[in-house]
Amino acid sequence: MKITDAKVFLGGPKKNYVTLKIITDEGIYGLGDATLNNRETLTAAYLQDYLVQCLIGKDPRNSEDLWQYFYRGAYFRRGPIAMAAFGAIDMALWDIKAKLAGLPLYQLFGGKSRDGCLVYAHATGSNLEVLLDSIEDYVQQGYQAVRVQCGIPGMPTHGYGVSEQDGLEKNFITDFSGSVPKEEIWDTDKYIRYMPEVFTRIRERFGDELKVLHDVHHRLLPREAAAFAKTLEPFNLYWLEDPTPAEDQAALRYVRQHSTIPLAIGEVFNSIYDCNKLIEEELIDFIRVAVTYAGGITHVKRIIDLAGLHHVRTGFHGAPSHSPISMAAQHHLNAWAPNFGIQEYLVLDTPECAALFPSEHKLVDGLFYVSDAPGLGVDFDETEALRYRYEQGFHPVTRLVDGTLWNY
Ligand code: CS2
Ligand code: MG
Repeated sequence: MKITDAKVFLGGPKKNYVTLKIITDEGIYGLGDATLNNRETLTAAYLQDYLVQCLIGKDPRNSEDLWQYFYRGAYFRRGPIAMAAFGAIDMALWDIKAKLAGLPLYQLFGGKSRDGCLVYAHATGSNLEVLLDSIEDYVQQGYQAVRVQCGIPGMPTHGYGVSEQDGLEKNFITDFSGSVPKEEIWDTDKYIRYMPEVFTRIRERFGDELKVLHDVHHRLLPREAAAFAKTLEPFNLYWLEDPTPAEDQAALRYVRQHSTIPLAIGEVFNSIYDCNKLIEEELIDFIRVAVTYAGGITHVKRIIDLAGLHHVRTGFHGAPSHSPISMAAQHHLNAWAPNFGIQEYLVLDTPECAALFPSEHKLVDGLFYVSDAPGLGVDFDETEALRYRYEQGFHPVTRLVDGTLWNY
């Protein structure tokens, strides 16, 4: 069996998805996702200009050797762009392998450990009342877990993950449009003072059963994060995400020593070497890598296994950054992983998205069920793809109130 061609597509409904299609001489094809927010043309170009030609003539069944070929073969290793490109190739090769076997992908990992996998949605409000309505909306839809982000009174801009609109916004997606980054102002003291009131009101209204998550988005110093985590302990959060920028893995020791709050880290990591210390020293509770830019299924499976040895559960990144292809790869891993925790998942079930990426996967009452179609269980309609163009965007840039540049 040989790879005969591979094509790269860029674009999608309100999103620059980077989709890879690997074609074989036996008529079977595999799909991969190399979307990297606001760097989409770069992963597409790396695939198109360097990697695709290396795939031609190779046996797609040797996904491990091909992973090593690209990873070890690259003198300049790692980085999100390279790992997203390798990730897309790897997903497509697993898709081919499972289609060849006539099995849904999770069967190749060891079958299912559960039927429905817990997901969480994003509730947001420019103020607390709107946030409470937003949570209510998800609870009514059957969600058991919700991430909550709230506007902070007196903070010049709304803060991470908070809608700029004053009313209820369903399936809020951060606006990354523009030809230069927007600037946001962050006030750590106001944030730390206000958030306990937010969680008090959430628990009063929704009780103890709802799983409540919160994302700090790398905004705190280790000491601030430790103090903040301690303050939040009575609210029994499911997790506190990215309290500090975790390229400093040692910083998490400080937070850990002072609080038992569950910590979730890793959405920006792109290899096991970014999180091995965090996992082996048991400094975190959830690992948040994504199959896209953490090198695909082959590499993420190694991270899951290492995490499993240290009581660290999975909580993969699943913001709308990812196309339904890599989300499907994650859902198959979730169905299998003995140390699965939760999956971030924002419903993208617009008719446009369903037409571009047809699939039978489904979400029922806050649980995700993978379909039993062979492979990843997601297809890609090339004719639909012709409707979309690349549109440039940027992540915002964050400054402290005195103008100091800070972590987005
Ligand atoms: C976020 C992301 O979902 C999350 O937890 O931290 O939405 C993140 O801001 C984006 O993926 C950045 O591209
Ligand atoms: Mg996050």
